[in-house]
Amino acid sequence: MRITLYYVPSNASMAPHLLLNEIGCPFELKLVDRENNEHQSAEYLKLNPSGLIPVLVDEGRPIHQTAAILLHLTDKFPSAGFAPGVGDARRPALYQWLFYLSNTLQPELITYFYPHRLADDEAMAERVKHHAEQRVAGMLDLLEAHLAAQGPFMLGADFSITDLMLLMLCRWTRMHARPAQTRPHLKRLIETVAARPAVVKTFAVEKLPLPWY
Ligand SMILES: N[C@@H](CCC(=O)N[C@@H](CS)C(=O)NCC(=O)O)C(=O)O
Repeated sequence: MRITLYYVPSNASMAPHLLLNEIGCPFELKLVDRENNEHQSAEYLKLNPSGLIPVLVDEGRPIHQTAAILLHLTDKFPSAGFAPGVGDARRPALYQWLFYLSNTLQPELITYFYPHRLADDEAMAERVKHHAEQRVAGMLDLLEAHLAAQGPFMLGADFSITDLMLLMLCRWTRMHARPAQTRPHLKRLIETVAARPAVVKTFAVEKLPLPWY
């Protein structure tokens, strides 16, 4: 079995990195030199034509998009138990929340981090960043209400890949006026997930401080 994750500490590669350590399968990590634009190199673009982090190469087959990588790994290692299987009554909720996180919360956070891409000058970039943060706050409130009603994890009693994805995205809010952990149910989820040995190991490998909250 040959699995390689191309990663940059703190980037979207963190969720697949967390999952690989949770599963405990052998895998190789390749650090992408973002500072020197390695993710825009011809070699990298062959693996991930979007030129973004991450990409996972499984037995020579590249797959990009963080949430797709998470789903692929749970399909490949179903007995690891990080996602309800096809046909399971909890499977629709898995899709719903994973897509919500990846196509709603994550892009808004990307806007927050790169506001200049949507602005003509610094002042406009500041406004874009401010609006993105406001929108993220509303999304975190929605997630908090969901956890209050149906937690403690995103799929209720069962820990899953949605919680790993959520942990990564919550960390990305650490500079916000109201970061994720200011909400009690999100705080409890973050604390619970951050204490898992695989998570502690991943943060150590990525050389990131824990706790950050
Ligand atoms: N939808 C993509 C988004 C990935 C993404 O935006 N990655 C960021 C790092 S967190 C990146 O590569 N940024 C480099 C750039 O935009 O040039 C995914 O989920 O894989």
